[in-house]
Amino acid sequence: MSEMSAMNRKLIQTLAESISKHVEHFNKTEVECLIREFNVLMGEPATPGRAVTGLDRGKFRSILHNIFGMTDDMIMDGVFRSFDKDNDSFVSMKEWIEGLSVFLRGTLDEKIKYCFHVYDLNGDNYISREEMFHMLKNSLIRQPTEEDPDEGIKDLVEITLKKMDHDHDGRLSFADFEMAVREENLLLEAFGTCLPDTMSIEIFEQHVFQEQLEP
Ligand SMILES: [Ca+2]
Ligand SMILES: [Ca+2]
Repeated sequence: MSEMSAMNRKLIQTLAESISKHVEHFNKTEVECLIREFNVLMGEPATPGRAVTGLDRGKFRSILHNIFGMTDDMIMDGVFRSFDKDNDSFVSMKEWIEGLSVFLRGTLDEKIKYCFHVYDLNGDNYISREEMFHMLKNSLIRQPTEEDPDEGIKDLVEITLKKMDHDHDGRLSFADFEMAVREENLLLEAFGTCLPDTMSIEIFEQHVFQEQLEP
């Protein structure tokens, strides 16, 4: 092993040590693998000591699309916002690992918070009628025979509100959303798929955690 890669290795281990103390669901070795994968995705040599901003929106979206099969732009933007906790338009290494801990292995509680954040498009802590309309319109396959497809979506918004808007103020607060999902878990992704399916989680984890550990 060259001196340079030995140094990188040490740096990555130190970084993994400190990140794994604050992140749920991944052990230190897994965090180390996720750091390596992050560096690969960044398309730069693995030099964690160097200041790197992170994955920009375009790069992040292509990961969601290519690895996790997501296609809905509005939802992918929401996932980006949810990962980019400090709102600087980049997903840093730490944000990447923290985000993935919920995305891949989150508890129901963590996923409820995550999905609510994805669906709250303008970040005002409510999912409004308009936001529901846009997301449902985006995620439903349009029937070419329907005269006014918007009418059907408006009806669907009202049905959804009736089911989920517990305090009847015409929008969904986090408390409304949480209560509804707890009662009926299928409502977690009511406004569009924003979590990966079991198969793509398995493929991703195998690629990141197993292949990389092979000598
Ligand atoms: Ca950020
Ligand atoms: Ca909102």
